[in-house]
Amino acid sequence: MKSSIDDLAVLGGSPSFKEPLHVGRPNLGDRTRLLERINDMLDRKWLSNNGPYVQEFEQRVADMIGVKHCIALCNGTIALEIAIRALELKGEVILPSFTFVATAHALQWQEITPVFCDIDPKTHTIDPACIEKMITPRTTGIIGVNVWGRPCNIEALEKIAAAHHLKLLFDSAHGFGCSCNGKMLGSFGNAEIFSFHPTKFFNTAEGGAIVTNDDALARKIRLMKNFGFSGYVDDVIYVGTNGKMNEYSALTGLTNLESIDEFISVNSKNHELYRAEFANIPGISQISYDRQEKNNYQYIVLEIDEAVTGVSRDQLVEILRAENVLARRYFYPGCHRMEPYRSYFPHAGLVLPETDKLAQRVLSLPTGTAVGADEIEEICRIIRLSVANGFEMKDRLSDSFSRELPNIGAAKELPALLAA
Ligand code: T4K
Repeated sequence: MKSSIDDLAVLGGSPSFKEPLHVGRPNLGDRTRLLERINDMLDRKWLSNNGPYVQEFEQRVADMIGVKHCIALCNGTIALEIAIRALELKGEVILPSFTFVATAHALQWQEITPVFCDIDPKTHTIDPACIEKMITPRTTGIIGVNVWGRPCNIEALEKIAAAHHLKLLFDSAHGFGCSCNGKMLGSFGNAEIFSFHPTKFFNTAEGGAIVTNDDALARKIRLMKNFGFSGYVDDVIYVGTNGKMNEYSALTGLTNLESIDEFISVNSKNHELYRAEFANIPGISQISYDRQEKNNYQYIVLEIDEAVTGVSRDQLVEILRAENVLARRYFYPGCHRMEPYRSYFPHAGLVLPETDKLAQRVLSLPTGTAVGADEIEEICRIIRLSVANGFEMKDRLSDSFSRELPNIGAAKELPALLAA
């Protein structure tokens, strides 16, 4: 057991864990049931193109969310791209910069300008008060991101969208199984998207979905995700792409859905274990979930106040990684400081003070069915020891990560990268 900072692996001690502990280990359902379904699919020789497992999966998800339409897709990014196109967004769309870059890329990919908006530091989601200031005659929509599965201020967003005749899309990549005012995420705005990537609380290996109550929109999305085919192979009535979910993914999803209550219960327990440990560590706060709502508790997110802890967020990441705890800095450094956005919008940082602050404070820890009480106790011991000696650690460590946010402004390496 580590009792002094010299025991820490980063200062020469041996690592606490032999195998790496990841943020985003997939939660897996019953393997026997999965293999039965794979055999069934192989016997049937129907592997994709709106197969029976995809249809069953879509129905199960729609029922669970309480929404009219679920269109299963090959991943969350394609779900965003198709939803954006189906909603006919163009010109400018307002979204938070504090999100996974796919939210911004899905717009830029279609030559729509992402307009980055600041966040509310308490919720980590888009700040409605900032949205109004960013609306221009070119604005056609808002994308709210339900970061960590915690809903945006949906009511405020709905009011702004209605007042300015804007479309409202929610990126609920993190939000499967979560609710807002008792209603499941997935049923708000014009449409919502989910990601079913392995790092998400519920996965279909790769996968995603668009959910909506709008019949016409759902029809359009179904055409778009299948090359615009209206039924028979030679009957193309719309421009489309290939966004289909395959049968392997759908049957994985169906199997994992059967264990969803267990995944939530494990995550919830882990969340409480971490909370009890961090309650008394000054300078560290763990984000909480509203226990009145449904949550998937998938993200153990800490905010590090370096002025109190001494040791910085990035140093803590370095300390943990040396112990084989692969903590993450989601969503560092914010989309506006990534290419191509930092070249396109060199002044974006001026209007995103809260995003910049948060991107330097957040640290995400492992949870899910791959992590148990013993691991959590040890992870917390490492953090407690580091913070108790935070100012000494700060001096003794050399940062392997850059401690400054990357500069905004044209990146010199971009043209070379593209030419390569
Ligand atoms: N919107 C939001 C808000 C999102 O967060 C995302 C995705 C999207 C949209 C787009 O949805 P998708 O198109 O991805 O469906 C990950 C994921 O690739 C991405 O899905 C996710 N958000 C994003 C936040 O994180 P990385 O680069 O962190 O993944 P990676 O490969 O480093 O994996 C993370 C950890 O998970 C690793 O340490 C190992 C573990 N892992 C990963 C995989 C894939 C496993 O144990 N098994 C696995 O199969 O991007």
